[in-house]
Formats: sequence, structure tokens, C-alpha cells
Amino acid sequence: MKTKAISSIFVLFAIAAGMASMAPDAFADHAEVAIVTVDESGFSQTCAEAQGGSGCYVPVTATVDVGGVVTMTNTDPTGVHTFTSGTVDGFAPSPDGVFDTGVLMSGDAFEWVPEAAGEQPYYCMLHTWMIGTIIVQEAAAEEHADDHAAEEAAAAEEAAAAEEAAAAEEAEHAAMEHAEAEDVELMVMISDAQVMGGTQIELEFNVLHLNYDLTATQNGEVVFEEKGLHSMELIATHQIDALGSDENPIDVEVVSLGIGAPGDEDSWTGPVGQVTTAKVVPEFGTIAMMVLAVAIISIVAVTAKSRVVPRF
Ligand SMILES: [Cu+2]
Repeated sequence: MKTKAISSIFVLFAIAAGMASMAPDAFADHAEVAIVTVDESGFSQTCAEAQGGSGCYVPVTATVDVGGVVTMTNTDPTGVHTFTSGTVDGFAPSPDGVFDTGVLMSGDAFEWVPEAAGEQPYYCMLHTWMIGTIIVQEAAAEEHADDHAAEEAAAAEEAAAAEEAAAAEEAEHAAMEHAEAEDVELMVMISDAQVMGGTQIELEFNVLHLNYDLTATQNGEVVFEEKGLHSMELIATHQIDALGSDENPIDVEVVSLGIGAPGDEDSWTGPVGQVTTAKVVPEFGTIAMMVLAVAIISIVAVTAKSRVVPRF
């Protein structure tokens, strides 16, 4: 009786151990991978594998599934970099056009969803010693490798099923990416001050490198209009040659165009067309004091779905 109990515990343990050892292989997947840049890789080539380093991108070889998401982030606080698909021969780059992050400021990121299996080399346009490789594999390739070896006949059928699953997963990822893009929350705070017979508008953003249009109207007349503005910093100021009052308030409108380097619209991220408005009605305090009348009436986010969310 005692022996039986002990042996059944042993059997249970053996089963559990067997399952545990199988688990990592069965569930190994590469739906997402993050690649970052090495600090100061723009100043020194010591990170380059050719110079005996471990690579200027980390990981220097990344693996991802077809339909997975590769997030490329410039984490180097000292410089700008790109992740540009293609190869470099000495200093002569050959971009292949599969992806290009464009110039990423420190802290900026870019997402790429690979569509085909294979090895994808990439480099930094600005520092050609920075090179890396992304290995794109069929989704669940590791899982199926053993099955194929065991039974050749079932291989074709299985591959078709895997392809179907990969396509479904890809669609799912695409949908997810879309949802994420929509969920980027952009906040613009508008404040104003009376300066030298005009009004200084201060915009405070929660993101760096916002591109935007700024328009100010008074009594239906445009008193300020600039399109395609870019803010490197979290704060931007603009001078308007008009004064707001209770009777004649100035309506300020900021429309977001996207986040990213100016002139590189294709790689811009973030909400486009988000509108933030404010009414400027300066209140005068004591003499010679600059009064910051923060007149944030409403911040209205307009997404692609026309979802209207009032914010303060
Ligand atoms: Cu670089």
C-alpha cells in the first residue's frame, strides 16, 4: 500500500517534469521583439562587430515571426540614428526599401511588421558601422520542425495550416497595431500671455517632435496661421499680433499632423488631425504684470472613428 502510494507520486512527478520540459519548445514564439541602439554608437565604432564589439544594435541579431512586431527604438541619449533595411559595403549603403525608420531622435521608436520569412539586414544611414540582422521566421516554425521530420506526408498539409494561422495572426497584429496607433494620447495645453502689445501663445505637449498647424482667429478673421510647424521640445511659443478681450476673444486651434522628424512625413506616428482649441481672453492684473490667463476651454480629440473625448 505504502509502496503503491509512493510509486504513484513518482509517476505524477515524472509526468509533471515531462510536461514542464516540453513547455518551452511548444510555446516558443517570437511575436514581438524590441531592438535598441547602443549608447554613443554614433561617436565610436567600438560597438561594431567588425571592431570586436558585440554590435551597435541590441540584440544585433533579432528573431521575429512573420506578422510579428519589431519595435526599433533609439535609446542612445547622445545621438540620432536610423534603422534602414539593406546592406552596407564599406561606407556605401544599399537600402532595399523594406523598412526605414528615418531619423529617430533619442527616445523615438518605429514599428515594423515583417510580411515574409527570411534574413533582413539593416544599418544606420548616419553611422554605417552600425549594422544588424532580423531573422524573420514563419510563425510557430520551431513548433513544427519536429513534426515535419517525423512524418513527411503530413508536412504539406501542416504547412498550409501554419500559413493560414500565420495569415490570421498577421491580420490580428495589423488590427492591434492600428488600435495602438489610435490610442496614442496626445495632450496639448494652450496658455497665453500679453506681451508687447500682442499675445504670446504657449503650447505644452506631452510628446517631443510634434508637427502641427496653428491657427488663431479673432472675430472670424485669421490673425495668425502657420502650417507644418515642428516642436523639438515639449514647449513651443508663438507670438500673435492681436489682443484678446471679453468682447473680442482670440480662438486658438492646434491641429496635430503627426510625431517625427520634420520633412519625413512617411514615418510620422501618433494621432493626425487631433484638434485642440482654446479661447484667449486675457484678464489684466496689476500694472506691468504679465498675466498668464490660462484659458483652456476644451481639448477635443478627434480620432479616425470621430470619437469625441473632451479633456481638460
Ligand atoms: Cu546611427
